[in-house]
Amino acid sequence: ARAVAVRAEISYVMVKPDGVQRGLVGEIIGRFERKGFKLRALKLYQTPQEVAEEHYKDLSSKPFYKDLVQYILSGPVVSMVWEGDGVVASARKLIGATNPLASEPGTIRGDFAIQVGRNVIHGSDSPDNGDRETAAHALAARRALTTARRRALAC
Ligand code: RTP
Repeated sequence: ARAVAVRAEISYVMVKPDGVQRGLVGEIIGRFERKGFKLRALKLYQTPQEVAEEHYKDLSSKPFYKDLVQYILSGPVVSMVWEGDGVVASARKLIGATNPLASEPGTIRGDFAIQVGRNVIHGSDSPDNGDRETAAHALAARRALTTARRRALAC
């Protein structure tokens, strides 16, 4: 029988600026690793404004949209691509409900957050969005090493 190429499922997961600033990156990566998913890519960078606006464009009519974009721009994020069967739905379970006060203990938001506007982490809500978000952030991630080097050379 001929082998059939099966498309791998990926989730785009982002530790938001509060998670990076609070030193939660290692804890978060550990949870995904222990669950058994495969880390395919990882990068720390400052999100460009247009990428943040594009990422949350479905929420652009919401009253909290401006604050949300500002929050994402408030410091570096850690972008990751995790792969595995069912990773999108499973990542959402590991992450917990949008509002951290409604997230179960044992989830990332349930254990580490209180405010919806500072909820530590993002995870794609569908495999198609996993692909779309990874593409949208890829360019910014690629630029990060160059930016770090320029900064180092400038001082
Ligand atoms: P995310 O996209 O960040 O993984 O979050 P989510 O699917 O759990 O929630 P979504 O409804 O897509 O909202 C995206 C992010 O917007 C912020 N938010 N603030 N102030 C508010 O009432 C409010 N509601 C949502 C949160 O940071 C949420 O993660």
